[in-house]
Amino acid sequence: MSGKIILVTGATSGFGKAIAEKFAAAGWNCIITGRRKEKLEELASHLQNQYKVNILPLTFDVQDREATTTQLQQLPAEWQQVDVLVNNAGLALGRDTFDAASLDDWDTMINTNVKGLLYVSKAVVPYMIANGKGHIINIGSTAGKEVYPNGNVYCASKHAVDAISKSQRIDLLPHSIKVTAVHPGAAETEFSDVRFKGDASKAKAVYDGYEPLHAADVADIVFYAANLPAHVCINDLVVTCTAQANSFFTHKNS
Ligand code: NDP
Ligand code: 8X3
Repeated sequence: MSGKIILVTGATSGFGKAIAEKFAAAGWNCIITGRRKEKLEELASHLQNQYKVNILPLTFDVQDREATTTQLQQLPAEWQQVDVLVNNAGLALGRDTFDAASLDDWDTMINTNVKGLLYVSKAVVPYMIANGKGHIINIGSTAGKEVYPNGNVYCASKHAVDAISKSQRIDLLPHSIKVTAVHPGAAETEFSDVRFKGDASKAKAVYDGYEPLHAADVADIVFYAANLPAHVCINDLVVTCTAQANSFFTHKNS
């Protein structure tokens, strides 16, 4: 199979979908993953037809250690030369004070954002070691740089992504594996619909009065980071929309 290979988790919507589109448009072959099989297959046929690249859709829940490990350890031989892994699958659930928040929500965020990222990385890194090179791009968040009120465990999970990125960068140095952490601020995707469990008005209110990041903005940045010369690695990158300074200050039109 000619061309480079990218594996993007959480490609059924938001950043992951935009990243798959951006790379496919540039001729990359894409392994795309997510839980929603129908959306994944829809995206796979769109990318194949539109850009004439090879697409391998894999349906699994990153919280499921066995399913994740089995599917990724058994990649067809022609897909094993993974050049770039984007650990993007993730979510926030709820925005409650520590005392009011749900243990089930906490479990899901930790199991997805932290353990899922670890399971995927652990299965893909051996291919990169065998290939003598690779690039892991972890999608963190401004929530991984600052803790905001009612963000408790989501913020903790993204601080963990920050720490895991730093440790991967150190431990994988001998294998010429680059590690980049990209930390976006507020971006309008399905993120807030998921966080507020389908409450569309609460979700929409997050983006009222300013222009947030779009998924394509983050895809452009990931594409830039992935296409730098072999000797150059962006380690850590925080990106917000112009209206947002950090987790606490967003300038909104009233
Ligand atoms: P979306 O909700 O639009 O996309 C999330 C993606 O993650 C979906 O494709 C979803 O696929 C996948 N996913 C979620 N849980 C699982 C799971 N258990 N197993 C497999 N896949 C899963 O949100 P975004 O695109 O905004 O989010 C992408 C990443 O960016 C997340 O890690 C998020 O924390 C982070 N982020 C988002 C920001 C924002 O403001 N939007 C800002 C900073 C970071 P499916 O449901 O099909 O499984
Ligand atoms: C998503 C951005 O501000 O909701 O990671 O934490 S925020």
